[in-house]
Amino acid sequence: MHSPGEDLHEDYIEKIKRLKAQRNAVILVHNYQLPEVQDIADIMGDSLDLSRAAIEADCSVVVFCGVQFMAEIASILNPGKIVLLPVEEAGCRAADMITVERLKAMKAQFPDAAVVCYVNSSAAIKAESDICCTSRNAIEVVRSLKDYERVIFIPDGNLARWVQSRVPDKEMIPWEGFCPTHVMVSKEEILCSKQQHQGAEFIAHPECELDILALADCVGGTGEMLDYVRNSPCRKFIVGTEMGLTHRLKKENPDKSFYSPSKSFVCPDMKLTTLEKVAHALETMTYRIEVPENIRQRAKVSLDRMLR
Ligand code: CIZ
Repeated sequence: MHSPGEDLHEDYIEKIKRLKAQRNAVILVHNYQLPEVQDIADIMGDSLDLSRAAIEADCSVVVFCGVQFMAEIASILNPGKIVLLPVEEAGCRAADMITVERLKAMKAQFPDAAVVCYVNSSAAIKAESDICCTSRNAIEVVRSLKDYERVIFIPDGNLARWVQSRVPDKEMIPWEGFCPTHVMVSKEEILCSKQQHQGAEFIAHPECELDILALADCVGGTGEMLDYVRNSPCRKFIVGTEMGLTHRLKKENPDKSFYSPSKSFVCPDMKLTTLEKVAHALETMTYRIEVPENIRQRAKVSLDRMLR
């Protein structure tokens, strides 16, 4: 017998299926979303996978279960499609740590530097940057800047320092933004978790601090973590990123075990999207994400460079 909560889920799932067909919609879901939202995805992934999927999807409407900057990317790359974000206020605290004015001031201070912006940034910030990157391709993107010795890296300072440790021939100038979820975990928590789960491999996201990354067997974005776990002979993993990823890891690797080292690995914005909100988005065609054309075109240049 189903619990009342499960029955409600079933009702929303039926409604979403019906509305999705009516609207010719595709549901894209980020790896950090709630388990029940992941389970209704047409396509799951990190922001790079989902940006590509949004371009390739044969649909009129993209429902983006993620946060604002991700839906903006889908809209920038797909001006002909309607992009809906089920929760209007689902933002990114790291992205909010930089403004266009402050970036312009930094560019004036370092006029010879290239500007690399992490995807966790607004469309207006992308428009002011030379090239965009994700946590998966940040090292590759910085290495590709053959004509530059200095790189202003925004907004995540931890990711900038991780890239610097891998690309020592460039001078990275980090913006001191951070993801409040990834900086909460302490070295003690990781060591304690390693002690508790002897033999487990530790996979960590580069938004964590460098002393945490130094303890990891694999450092990468969620896409890399999924690849690493799939290919590793190890059967136990300590997961150093937002807890939502564990649902997908378990589903794809039922014979392996996953442990979160910290209760703090929860992004409050990623958890705002529920099945009810997805059904509401499809029913009311809200909230539509559109980027002003002058910003869209410039932001697209920095995204296209990354995708190339
Ligand atoms: O690239 C992304 O989507 C982010 C922000 C995190 C990750 O590693 O999936």
